[in-house]
Amino acid sequence: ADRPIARALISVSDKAGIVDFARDLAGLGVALVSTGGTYKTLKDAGLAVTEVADLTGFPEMMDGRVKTLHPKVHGGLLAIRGNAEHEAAAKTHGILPIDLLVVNLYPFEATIARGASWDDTIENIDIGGPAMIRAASKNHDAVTVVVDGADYGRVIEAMKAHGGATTLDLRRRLAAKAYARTAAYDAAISNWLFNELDETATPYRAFGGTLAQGLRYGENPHQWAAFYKTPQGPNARPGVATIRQLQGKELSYNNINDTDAAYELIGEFDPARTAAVAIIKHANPCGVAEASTLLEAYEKAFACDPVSPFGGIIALNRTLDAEAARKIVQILTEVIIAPDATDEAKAILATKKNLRLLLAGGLPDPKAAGITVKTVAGGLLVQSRDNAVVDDLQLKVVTKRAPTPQELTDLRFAFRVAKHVKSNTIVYAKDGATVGIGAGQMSRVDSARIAARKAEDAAVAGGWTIPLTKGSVVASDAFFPFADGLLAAVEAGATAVIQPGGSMRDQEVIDAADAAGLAMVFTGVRHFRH
Ligand code: 93A
Repeated sequence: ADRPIARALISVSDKAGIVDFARDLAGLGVALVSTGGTYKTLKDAGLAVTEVADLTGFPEMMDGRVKTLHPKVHGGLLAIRGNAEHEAAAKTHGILPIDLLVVNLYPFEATIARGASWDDTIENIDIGGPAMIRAASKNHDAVTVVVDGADYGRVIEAMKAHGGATTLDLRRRLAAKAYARTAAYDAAISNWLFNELDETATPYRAFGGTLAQGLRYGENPHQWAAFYKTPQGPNARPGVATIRQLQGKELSYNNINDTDAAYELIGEFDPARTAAVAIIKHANPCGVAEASTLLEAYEKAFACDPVSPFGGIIALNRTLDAEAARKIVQILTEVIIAPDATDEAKAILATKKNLRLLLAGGLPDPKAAGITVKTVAGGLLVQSRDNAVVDDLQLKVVTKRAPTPQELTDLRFAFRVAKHVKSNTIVYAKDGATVGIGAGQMSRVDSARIAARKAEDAAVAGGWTIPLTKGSVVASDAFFPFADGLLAAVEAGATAVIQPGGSMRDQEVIDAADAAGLAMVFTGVRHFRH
């Protein structure tokens, strides 16, 4: 049966709400025991409280590293109530039952977030707290464990409704939450260490996250979804500290997924060198361009495919200005993400109530190490982030003709974009803008043809006599296994090619390029993306 809570051990780093909670507990007849700092807080608030050192008969020592690690604490948490042997042992050793444990841990995550020193970070690894949480949670049959201030009210309500006891159902829920907390805590510690060591692949990489936001639904309305934050965790995106949403409805699962793709892509464009805009649909770009202004870049990106951007996601690599904002609001856009926005741009966007404006305060660093995770049957697929950047690659000219400087600039641009398009990827580009994107096809030839056909559609929409693929360059995310994909690009009007190379039939592909007068470079690096 559920016994009334007689004794609570309270040990919290974050003291918010603790005085009120403890007062409510005291009001319900609960005896309070606390560690040094918490003891002082409660005492100062006029509550009757015992110091844990008085309970254990041991002083807190070694800078507080050892304060609750004592059989009188752990025996009190772990003893099985009603078990004759356990109760006899408790009696022999003067161990009093602890029925409620209230702990929040040393703020390890906040410590690394503020860039603390190594020693400071180490000191903020809580040992006694997780040990108690895990002990209390194991014994949830009798013990209530609270690790989150948001649960204080819930516990008091339950006690009031059940004669000072909690229900088994609540204790089980709280135990599940408590183990999730210690798991996430240890994951944060482990990830911090691995990151410091620059080690990404290990047999025991931990994946912890804390719920940042419940989402209305997942990719489809019949799927539930939530967004979990991983502080310094597997998906930390160096360079983007905190993303603020300024206006608009709550982000959906697809919004977050697409926005992430958009922002990762736009992070490839150094704002000191160029202004760049990417328009994303279904996690693929339908137009990307760079120019001297964001407005010009947006117009060039839009021209690549004037149909798909409706309801899209727009990422910009510089502070969003009024000129670009005025143009962007002319069609329906779901999300805009940028490092920042001018007040004038914000005012223009404010007229569109549903439009979400996200200000990231920075750009993701495309060269940063990291890992990506994907669920598969029976586990997780983990890999290091694709942080290869075309600027760092040795481009090898393999054709008789070398690319012109203009072609080379566009080839680099196209390959930079191709990295962020789902495979098989073909990207045509010209003058710093995509002019045809083929994404996610099972055959590379199909991607080449689809991209060319989209360019023809764009030409019709734009009222141009010839599609912009004529005289463009083309990037392929992986090698051409046969000459047919390359020939499709030749047919579309490409004059230069960038691709990883490495096919058994490279020579056949090079010969076809030479025969068509194309310039082709190999990167030696592949950019599959699935
Ligand atoms: O340094 S510890 O790992 N050693 C312990 O024995 C211990 N017991 C509780 N940290 C320990 N705690 C933590 O102290 C709790 O998890 C809580 O975060 C904090 C509360 O300390 P105070 O009450 O002195 O502010």
